[in-house]
Amino acid sequence: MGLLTALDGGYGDRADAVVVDGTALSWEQLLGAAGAVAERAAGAPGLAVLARPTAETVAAVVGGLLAGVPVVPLPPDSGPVERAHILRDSGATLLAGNRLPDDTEGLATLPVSLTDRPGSGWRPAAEDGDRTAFVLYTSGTTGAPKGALIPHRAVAAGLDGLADAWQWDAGDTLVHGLPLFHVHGLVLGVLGALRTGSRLVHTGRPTPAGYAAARGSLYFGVPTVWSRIAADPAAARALAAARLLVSGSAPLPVPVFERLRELTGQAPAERYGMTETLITVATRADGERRPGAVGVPLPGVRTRLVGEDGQPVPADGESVGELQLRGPTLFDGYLGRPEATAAARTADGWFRTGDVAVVEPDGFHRIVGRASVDLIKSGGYRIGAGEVEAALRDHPGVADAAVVGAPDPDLGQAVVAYVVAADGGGGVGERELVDFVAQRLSVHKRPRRVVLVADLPRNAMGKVLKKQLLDGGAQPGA
Ligand code: MCA
Ligand code: AMP
Repeated sequence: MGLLTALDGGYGDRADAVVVDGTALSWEQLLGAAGAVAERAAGAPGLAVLARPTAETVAAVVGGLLAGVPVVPLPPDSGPVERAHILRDSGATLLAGNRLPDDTEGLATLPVSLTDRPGSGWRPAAEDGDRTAFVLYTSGTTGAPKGALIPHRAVAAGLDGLADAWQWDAGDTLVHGLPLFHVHGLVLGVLGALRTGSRLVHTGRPTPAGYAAARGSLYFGVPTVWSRIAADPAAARALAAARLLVSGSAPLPVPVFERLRELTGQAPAERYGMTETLITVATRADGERRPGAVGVPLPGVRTRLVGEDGQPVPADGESVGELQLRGPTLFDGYLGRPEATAAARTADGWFRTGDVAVVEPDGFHRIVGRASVDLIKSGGYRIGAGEVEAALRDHPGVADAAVVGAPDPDLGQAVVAYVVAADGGGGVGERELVDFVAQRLSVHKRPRRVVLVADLPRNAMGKVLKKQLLDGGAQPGA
């Protein structure tokens, strides 16, 4: 099939072409297992995949793509509230893998076995770039996550752009241990290898020891992973033979960049993207690696900066503006949410990233912040403050809650919840609230800290003053 070139046989094969947490598959085996999924998934409106870091997950995702069925990755640590939302909203009728523990009415299970093969008459669906490859659920500032519709053509354009920027090809071994339900770990980290013909080693978890043992040429990580590697000199030194260390999903702190350069002998390459746009700006393998900068637009991508007054902002290395984009890697909109889809673009058709950036005169981009305090990046995960606040308010001991991203040396930002206890709910404990969120939403969305306060600071319009909370301006609770 055209999107995943390695499965067409054009790069030969090897017994360990794809290794996920110790399970090795050749491309031929992967095509067989995925073909068996595709044969049974054909025609379904959506294939949900409980995206544990396993070879079965890779086979299920590839199966969905081969069938031309939208793949809906489910975070494996998601609780019933988040899972039910994703399943209902996406309209998926099939779940690859085992039945979920909770009530999943209307969802048939499609078992995945690495030794299954499709019937001899099976063929992949005809290629169609406009077809939805993925519905990726991603948080906004308020409400439940929205399903971003990612077409096949965007995946192909995004991966080809990165292959060009990173001279990424069949001679590479890609190593990472990122989750398989987001763009970084799944689209770049799995499909990128299958499109370029590079070997893939997924380490199960993104631990320094796992990265060091894998001996790859190309490594992907979020800044939290790189900062843990930088704090483990033996693991970092083991990466010295690699060709390219890539960081993305959140800002890479300059001290981590410098420490990695010291320990590995090479500076990491940073790149920038979003679920809705895939990767749009990247440091090139043959270009300068500039600390604090994410590189230059990928082929076909155009960027501009726009001020709060709607006027263009010059690329002078100093002026800040909202980063807006056009190009072939953009999504097709949010499933079933025409208003949110329309709001994501300007009247003249540019995608509004919500990120605030500076562009140097030589075209290097720096991301300097986000327009909204309500989108938090913690460990590279995008977490909407509103979704966590709503979950907390569902707890009977909580009268009100405000969630912020507090600076954190390991996670970049840590989710911190300021909670006003309900009358008589004075006994509500931090542990209980953390677990309540972890079990309803996803474990990674749980507050790392809960602060009980008597009141939330608000402005005259009743809006919570989150900057004041971050500065420590809330009254302690009774
Ligand atoms: C802890 N655990 C709990 C609880 N607390 N379980 C239940 N209830 C609780 N209250 C368990 C977890 O289940 C897990 O268990 C273990 O504790 C560790 O979890 P955690 O503390 O969350 O791990 P961490 O060390 O904080 O994780 C750091 C991480 C992770 C590994 C860097 O944040 C990560 O994988 N980040 C990657 C995010 C990413 O890929 N983003 C890309 C988005 P157990 O051990 O049993 O599992 S795509 C994107 O941004 C764009 C496109 C881009 O530019 O790339
Ligand atoms: P997500 O939708 O989870 O992919 O999150 C996208 C957001 O991650 C972007 O809007 C940025 O705020 C942030 N992001 C991704 N890569 C970088 C980077 N290299 N530097 C700074 N922020 C980044």
